[in-house]
Amino acid sequence: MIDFFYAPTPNGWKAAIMLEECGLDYETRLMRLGEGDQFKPDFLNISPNAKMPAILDHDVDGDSISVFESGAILIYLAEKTGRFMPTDPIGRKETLEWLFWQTGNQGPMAGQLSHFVNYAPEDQRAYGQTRYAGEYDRNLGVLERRLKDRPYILGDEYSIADMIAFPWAFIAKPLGASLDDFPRIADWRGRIKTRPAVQAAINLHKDGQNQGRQNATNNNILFNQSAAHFKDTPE
Ligand SMILES: N[C@@H](CCC(=O)N[C@@H](CS)C(=O)NCC(=O)O)C(=O)O
Repeated sequence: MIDFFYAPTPNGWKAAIMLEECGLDYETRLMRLGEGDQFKPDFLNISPNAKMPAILDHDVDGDSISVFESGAILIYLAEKTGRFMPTDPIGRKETLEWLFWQTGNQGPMAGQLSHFVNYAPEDQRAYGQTRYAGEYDRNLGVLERRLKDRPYILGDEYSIADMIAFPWAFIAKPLGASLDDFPRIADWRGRIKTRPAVQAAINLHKDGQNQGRQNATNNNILFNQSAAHFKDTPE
């Protein structure tokens, strides 16, 4: 059994998609990010960056293994199951490239765009929203070029590279972006969206989505963070 530390956000969906695709036995540990579950000592032992998703795999020769960061979780689960990741050296290298691209580029830029669209104080949105809309668009451009003559990011096969990049492209419209200029992404998104595992993942605790209710003006646990947020958590 796998404990799955999750909240219904695009980053949470990445790991949920892989757990569902592999039919793994997991139990969702729903995290109340607005109330600070991510700063609890037991969770920081699993995910020292105080973010979900994270997993605790209890099926490892009588031992339990924790994994944090979505890219690491997807690689771990791909290697555990032998699925959704090429094993030849070039295929493996390309998988890592696109996972690192997602977690270092598309994910954080989309996350910041979401912050300025949904959560920043209204009178302070303009510059951040413009900057991150541009960065989000730039990353769509990268993905559109990659999908030339390829149905999926690594080629003919759907893989963890698609699972990790899908969620932030899935919500392009609520982020204020359009896929009209990115027809390959629109097709790719459509192919992935209809997979039953993907549907199950994006519906997981859907009614718990924040959608701007907790924001930078009314919640100082999830927003306006600093190292002081760790001060009550014993090392
Ligand atoms: N690079 C991380 C990003 C994870 C992330 O940003 N998670 C957010 C929710 S989308 C979180 O746990 N936020 C809690 C907080 O910021 O306190 C990954 O891909 O796993």
